[in-house]
Amino acid sequence: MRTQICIIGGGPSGLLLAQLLHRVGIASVVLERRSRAHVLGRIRAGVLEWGSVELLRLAGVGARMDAQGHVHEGIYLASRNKGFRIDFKKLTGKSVMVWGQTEVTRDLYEARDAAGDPVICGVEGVAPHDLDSDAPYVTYTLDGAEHRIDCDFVAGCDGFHGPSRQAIPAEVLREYERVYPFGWLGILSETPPVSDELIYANHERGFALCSMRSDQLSRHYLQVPLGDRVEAWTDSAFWEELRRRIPTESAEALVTGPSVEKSIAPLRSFVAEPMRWGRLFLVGDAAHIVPPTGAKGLNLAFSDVHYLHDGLTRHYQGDSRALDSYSERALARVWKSERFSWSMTTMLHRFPDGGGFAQKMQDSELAYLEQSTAAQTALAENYVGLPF
Ligand code: RFL
Ligand code: PHB
Repeated sequence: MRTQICIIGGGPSGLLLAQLLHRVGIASVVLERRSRAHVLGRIRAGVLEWGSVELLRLAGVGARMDAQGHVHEGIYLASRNKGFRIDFKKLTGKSVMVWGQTEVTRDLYEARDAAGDPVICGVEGVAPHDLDSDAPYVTYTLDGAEHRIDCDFVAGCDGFHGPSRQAIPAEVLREYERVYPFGWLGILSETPPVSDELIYANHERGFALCSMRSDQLSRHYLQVPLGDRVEAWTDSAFWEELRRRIPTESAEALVTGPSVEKSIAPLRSFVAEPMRWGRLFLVGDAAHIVPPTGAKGLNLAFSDVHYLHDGLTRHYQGDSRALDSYSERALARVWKSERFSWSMTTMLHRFPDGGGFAQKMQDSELAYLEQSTAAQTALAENYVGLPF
């Protein structure tokens, strides 16, 4: 088989890239290791920057988001069970959209079907070849049969554990990493959200986050030690601990119920440079990971998609300059989001070796934020998303 762009990975970045390319007449094939049901069953991101919202509209998959998503004009930050609000709309003129990654992915799969280009799911042994030549190709196995796709370029949209990043020679690849000494225990429950906007809470027992998916679906997280096992956390233990960490009036209003999903995710900051090698482009989690505290992972994947889609479109129109500068353009934004995600994580979590000094720094940073419009504006402009 021959195509223009072979996309490895049918997560949100691979699917959105395929859809945007389709809209400008560039052919692609998406290869996904898992089943469609597995990809659609993963509970992940919940907050879209406005740039991501507009990119989804541009891709022609914004209708359900616009009808059912919730526009949020601010968030609450809390310290020692007392909250205050950051008003994004007033400070930056922008908002965010609360609309789950699961829903975004579902719409993108359906758009691939409608285009007559369904994602090839369940592939094994995907391997890119000759990436430093003019004739790259990708091989894989499906139902025991070997396949080969010849292409102009390969887009590595295969997440943190995929094969694309590994295809870059060790002497070229530079990796920067910070692993945090705790994880997030998340639950999804069919209960109304405790607040009209998200609550990010700093507490001496650890961080907590109250988020949501809809009027009847809540998503909550607790900072937990790395060694904790999800089976050891009963629903009632979760709710009790959440109540202790969030603002008092929210704890009193909290409606609890059985969890419909529960999982623990480790927290990590990671960047791989460069994001291009030969005819391979890394996109999204394949190139970088952020801790979820800034709600940036999916949004950063989408900004990479924006740069790559723009570069490829111009390349096929005869101008390769934007494609040639993909890595530099994408990384400039990646590092700013890494910085924001790291600073939100540092400000809001309890670090095991932090001691009294770290706690005083957090207290004074939150007090400064509560009082200073300048500090709030800096947080707000990063949270709603820096321009592409
Ligand atoms: P994905 O979603 O990991 O998709 C990669 C796809 O590649 C497939 N794959 C392969 N396919 C073929 N052959 C192989 N050898 C392959 N190896 C892997 C995988 O099966 C998969 O389908 O990466 P992508 O597309 O770059 O998207 C990135 C986002 O998923 C991720 O950044 C966000 O979910 C991060 N994230 C959040 N981001 C936000 O912007 N806002 C949030 O509020 C937010 N909350 C979160 C999050 C991530 C979380 N977890 C569990 C990681 C909350 C959590 C708890
Ligand atoms: C979520 O709703 O899953 C969510 C929201 C905000 C974050 C992280 C996760 O910062």
